[in-house]
Order: sequence, then C-alpha cells, then structure tokens
Amino acid sequence: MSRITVLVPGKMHERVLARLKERYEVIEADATTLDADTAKRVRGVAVSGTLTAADIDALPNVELISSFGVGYDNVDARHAATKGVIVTNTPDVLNDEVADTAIGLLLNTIREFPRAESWLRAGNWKPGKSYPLSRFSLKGRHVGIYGLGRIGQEIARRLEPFKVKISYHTRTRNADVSYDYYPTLKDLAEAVDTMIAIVPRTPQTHKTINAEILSALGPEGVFVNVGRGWTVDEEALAAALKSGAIGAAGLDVFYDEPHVPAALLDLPNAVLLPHLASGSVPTRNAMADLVVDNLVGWFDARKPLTPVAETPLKG
Ligand code: A2R
Repeated sequence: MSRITVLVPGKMHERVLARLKERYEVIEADATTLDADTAKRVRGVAVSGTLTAADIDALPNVELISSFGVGYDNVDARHAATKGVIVTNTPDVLNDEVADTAIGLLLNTIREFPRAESWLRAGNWKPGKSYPLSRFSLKGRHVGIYGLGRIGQEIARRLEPFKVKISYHTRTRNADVSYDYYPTLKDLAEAVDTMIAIVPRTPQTHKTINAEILSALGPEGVFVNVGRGWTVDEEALAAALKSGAIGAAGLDVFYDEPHVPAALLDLPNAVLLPHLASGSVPTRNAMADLVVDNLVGWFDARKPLTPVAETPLKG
C-alpha cells in the first residue's frame, strides 16, 4: 500500500520531521507551489508557521492540519472547518513551562534581575558599591490574570504560594475557582496593580491592552504578557512605561515578531524575551510528539487527540 502523504510547509521541529518520515511520505514545501497531482496526494499537514485559506484550498484532499503550538491563529481554522478539514493544536503539554516562564518574567520585571546581572557583568560591583534597591516588590501585590484558561490557571496556582491576591477577567466566569472575577478588563485593571495577559489572538482581543487599561493599572502597575503581542497596543505601552503611567512591563511576545519596537528596547523598565515561554527542549519535544500523534490518531483510528474548537469532527 502506498504511504499517506503529509505536507510540511516552512520550518518544523526536527522531531516532527523524523517521526513523520518513519510512517508517511513527507513533502517539505509550500502548498501553493505543488503541482496538481502532488497536491491531490496530500492528506495531512504539519505546520508551525502560517497556513492560509489559499493554502488549504490548494490541497483538495487534505483531511487534517496539525498545528505546532497552543495558539493556532496562524492557521485559518474557520476556513478549514467550512471544508470539513480538522485542525489540531498542542494544548496542555506546555502549560507548566509557560506558567513557569510567566512567574520568572514577573519576578525579573519587578526585581530587575536581568538589569542587575548586566550591572554585575559590566564590572560595577565594587567595594562600597551596590546595585540600587528595586523600586517594586512582589510582596503584597494584587495580580489580575487576563485569561484564566489552561495556562492562566497554572499561573494562578503558582502565584498562590507568593501570598499575593489573585483576580481574573474572562468572558465567562469560572465557577471552579475562588479568585475574584471582574466582568470587564477595565474593572480588573482598576482593581489590581499587576496584570498578566494569557489570552489567545482573536478579533476580540486585538490591542485590548491600550492606554486606558494601562492608566487604570496605575504608576505602581506591572504588566506581563505571555500570550500574544496582538493583544497589546505597543505604542501605548511604550508611552505608558516612559511617562510613568505604569511602572514596568515584562514581555515574551510582540505584535510583529521578531520585530521589537525601538521605543520598547530603549526602556530600562521593560524586560524583553524572544517568545521563549514554551522554549525548553523537553516541552518542545512534547509539543512535537503531539503534532505527530494527532496525525497518527487520525490516520490510524480516525481519532485526532486535540482538535481545536472550530473543527468539525468527522468519522
Ligand atoms: O473568555 P473565556 O471565558 O472564553 O476565557 C478564555 C480567555 N479569553 C478571553 N478573556 C477575555 N476576553 C476575551 N475576548 C477572551 N478570549 C479568550 O482566555 C480563557 O480563559 C483563556 C484562554 O484559555 P485556553 O483556551 O485554555 O488557552 P490556553 O491553553 O491557556 O492558551 C492561551 C494562549 C494561546 O492561545 C496562545 O496564544 C498563548 O496562550 O500561548
């Protein structure tokens, strides 16, 4: 029997490629560059970058698109659904890593550890000379979590031993948690002095962290983003950090990655990371395995493991 053909457009984790090649015919190319016969053979896709409606249309017999990462805004899942094509993502296996990163970034932002290390490495630590005290402390803060899903809940659990007050905003109240719920983002921003954003990229979350929200957070305010840069008005954030409308920010994600605005790079009160929240070898391996296991689950048993919400489940 001939092997099932899986398309891998763009860059992909080596483990995904290696495991796919054990079972399937793997074509590494963009969908729209395939000749008609090859395009017809493609039944599965493993993707880490973008897959547009036009790419999906170029693959008449595709059944399942397996996307690397929990956020799948890179894949036109709605368009896929209209054609009966399943889309899967890699939730849960990265919750702990992203939540750990969020806590590390929060502490780095509040206590200025990266700046203090640069100061030490630059040879500034001399007898009688100490690094200045950090302006802020985590102690006694009220942390608002914008997005209390799989990752947001892990962040909240990790915050509990720090003895901070925890509140959250989502569209739907979560009856299983005892944290204070705020029905609007503005209400949350007004109540807390620290905000961690961990919401997906959707039309509704676009630039929701804007000048109004930042000013509600206040001069002692700290903002951390481990979700998507899409949710932040970066110009407003840079202005708020510069003017002192908020105190500090820690960002792992940016609006137009890998571009980081100069206005943010210039700021001493911003801690900036290159989108590495899930970026450890073990966690990326687990994500890679889930990308492959979704394809295997579908082709072996018609059972994708982690289909996204938009997906029509066939079979
Ligand atoms: O609004 P709800 O009740 O659906 O709660 C979800 C919340 N969320 C929002 N909150 C307020 N306004 C919105 N427009 C809005 N849209 C979504 O974000 C839920 O609490 C959370 C998303 O949770 P999960 O779907 O479990 O996602 P997970 O695995 O925590 O990952 C979050 C995002 C990914 O989509 C990537 O963009 C990034 O983290 O790595």
